[in-house]
Amino acid sequence: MAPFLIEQASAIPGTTPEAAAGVTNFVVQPTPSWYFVHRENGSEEMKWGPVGQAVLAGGAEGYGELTPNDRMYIHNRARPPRIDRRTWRLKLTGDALARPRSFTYDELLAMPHVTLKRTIDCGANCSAFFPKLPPGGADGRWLPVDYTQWHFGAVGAAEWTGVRAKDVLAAAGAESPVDVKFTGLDVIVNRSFPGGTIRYSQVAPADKVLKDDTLLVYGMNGRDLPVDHGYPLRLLLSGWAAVTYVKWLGEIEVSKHRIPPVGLQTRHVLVGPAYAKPVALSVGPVRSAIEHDPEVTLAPGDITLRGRAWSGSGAIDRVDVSVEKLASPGRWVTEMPWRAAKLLSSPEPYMWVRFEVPWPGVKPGQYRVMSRAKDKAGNIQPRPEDVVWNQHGLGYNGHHPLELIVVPDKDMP
Ligand SMILES: Nc1nc2c(c(=O)[nH]1)N[C@H]1C(S)=C(S)[C@@H](COP(=O)(O)O)O[C@H]1N2
Ligand SMILES: [Mo]
Repeated sequence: MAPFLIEQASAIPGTTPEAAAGVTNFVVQPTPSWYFVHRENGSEEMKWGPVGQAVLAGGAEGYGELTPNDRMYIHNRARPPRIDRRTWRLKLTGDALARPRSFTYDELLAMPHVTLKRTIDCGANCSAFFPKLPPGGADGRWLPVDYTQWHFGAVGAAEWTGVRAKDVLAAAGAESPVDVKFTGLDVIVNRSFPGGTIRYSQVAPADKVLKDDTLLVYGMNGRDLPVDHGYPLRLLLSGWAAVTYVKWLGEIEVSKHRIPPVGLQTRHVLVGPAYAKPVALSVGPVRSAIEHDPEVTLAPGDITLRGRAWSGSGAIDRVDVSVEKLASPGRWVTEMPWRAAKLLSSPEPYMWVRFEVPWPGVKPGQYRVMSRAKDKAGNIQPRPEDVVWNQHGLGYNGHHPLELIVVPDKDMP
């Protein structure tokens, strides 16, 4: 057994997903409003303000490069199933397996384990910044952008521990697999599917699944995976949008053939007037955020703007920051032109990097701050007006402005 794991399963009553039936809250853990914005049932966004070392409470609320488990954003489509890991099994099925079998939790724990630092970023993060309808106007075919209206905070980073998916597939005798389908044990109500409920699943090509950094994760920051984050086991596909990281894994189907996507995966596609055909969402875009809560005021003087940048294509290359000031109602003028931010550590692949930029001598006023990251693959955050609209609000990564208000101390309560 990995040495750091603490016992928690025995405290969880019930053994089946059905034990969750009738429970209305899709999130199990406390999500205090000073750390989270409640967007809808099961959607708890991380507030960026408290992340900043300098902004709130003299830095007491800030955290380092890893998001503490109790402050990670949560995106659950249903109540997490209550799982007893003594009776839980991971089933390996499919025609590419010479030895289909099940794994117990302890069998997985006994296999060689790997720990990786990875950003986890919802594919629909920033979706609130899309125009509701295509910029060219509605032509009757498109509905307002749906799903959770996330701002910048459906993201975090952790140290994930688990087994390599390829080791688990090999232990079941995988031979020339083509597609692999991961299915969770949560039961999601969705009346547009037959029967009114679906399971959460994700199909991924075998070449991605067999990579060394595709993990079946049981540990998060040195602790058992919390219930809301997929206990006892979840998928991690390095660099891919977190919408693909199936939680509460119950079954893995390994096929010699292409497996058509089912359930919600059929909706996790880019569709819209600019797309000739649906494009599946996989690799996460390059994004960045400023560690500030727009509800909180700042004092005038020398301000250090801090933030984080990350990309599903690898490591970050550079980040630039600019500031505009509200000159008169509706008119924003450049206050600080794009300026290179200092990266606070050497950027690692698929891991966010912290950055900061000095903003000296700030006078009272209404401002907006923009951060623009570029990754080593050359992807850069586009201007907000250049982001390609899609129906489901996926992949928004424009350098959307964050509004910030500076007031003199004498005006503070
Ligand atoms: N089984 C299951 N897996 C799931 C989901 C879910 O609802 N059910 N939500 C997905 C989405 S959309 C995201 S963004 C991530 C969120 O992971 P987190 O709650 O650990 O941050 O889990 C993904 N995996
Ligand atoms: Mo998500």
